[in-house]
Amino acid sequence: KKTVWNWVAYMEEERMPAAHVKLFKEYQSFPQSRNGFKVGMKLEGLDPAHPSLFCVLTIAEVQGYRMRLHFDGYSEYYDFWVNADSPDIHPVGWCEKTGHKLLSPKGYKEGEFNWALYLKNCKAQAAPKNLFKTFSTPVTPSGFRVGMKLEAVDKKNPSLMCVATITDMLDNRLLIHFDNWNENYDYWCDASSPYIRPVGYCQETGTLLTTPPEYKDSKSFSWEKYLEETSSQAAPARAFKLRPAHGFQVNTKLEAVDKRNPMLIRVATIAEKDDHRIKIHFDGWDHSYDFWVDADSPDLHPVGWCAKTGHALQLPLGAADMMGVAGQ
Ligand code: MLY
Repeated sequence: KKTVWNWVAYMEEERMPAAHVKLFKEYQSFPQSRNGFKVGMKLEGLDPAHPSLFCVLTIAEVQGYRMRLHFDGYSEYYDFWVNADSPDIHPVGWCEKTGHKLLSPKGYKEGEFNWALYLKNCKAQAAPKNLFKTFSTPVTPSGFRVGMKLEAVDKKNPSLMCVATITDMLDNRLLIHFDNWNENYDYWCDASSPYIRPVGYCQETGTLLTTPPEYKDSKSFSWEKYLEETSSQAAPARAFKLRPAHGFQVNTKLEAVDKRNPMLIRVATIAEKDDHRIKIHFDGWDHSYDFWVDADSPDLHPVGWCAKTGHALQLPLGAADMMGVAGQ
């Protein structure tokens, strides 16, 4: 028995409109092409838990325009989901070409790993290059350079503005690292991110700046001295292009990945908003499951995205009894 979800009837019943398609970024909206990746193909990609690390990955599952990626040699526990146009995945050989370190599959010593041999031994196929999203390199330089310092929000401790460094750059994106902390707090963002600010922002705005751990007394911290001590430069203020607030409205509907079980996409409502984030509520679920997400997250999609891309959509609890679902 097949059930058909009727978004239009449901939104009428709920008296709430869809979040307008034009509010979504291109990569959140309806894709132009099909997902050509197939189970078993191998590739290189970022470890979402350690975004400074590129790893050997295998496609473990494909669903619509999304896929589950597995770290070769590691437990399935670490598997994660990405969209087919994710900027975080690259064809075999990309690390070598771009001078990035590739973490070998478990069991291979560093420097011992060779893709050609590995693919042969595994009898596996490298994911064809044409399946990956390509980015045109910017014509105008951004002003940011690897090694430059700035002030950045620690996204794992979002109340902290901290001393940080750009440690990598890729197609308009910056890798933010927190000085003298390990890489677990690193993240990628672009020049328009609300999470990064030029040196001096905290002082100007009377915000507390979290200084590197060796500065026990943060009052003894001076950017001028610190830049000199670390022989580094501040990222120029003109390079920061803070994006305007998003246009999403409260009480509009969308489709959102369930962060507790990222294989699932659910019927959702925007419950709250601030300038750069929205609070996701899953229809039919208790509000205690609501959570905040960046408005530009690749895990948010317009109404109809799942149907269009061939992905399952988790319906509101009890939806089978509601109008909007017809048994066939
Ligand atoms: N309570 C946390 C805070 C870590 C903050 C790290 N940031 C500044 C990069 C801890 O000590 O682990």
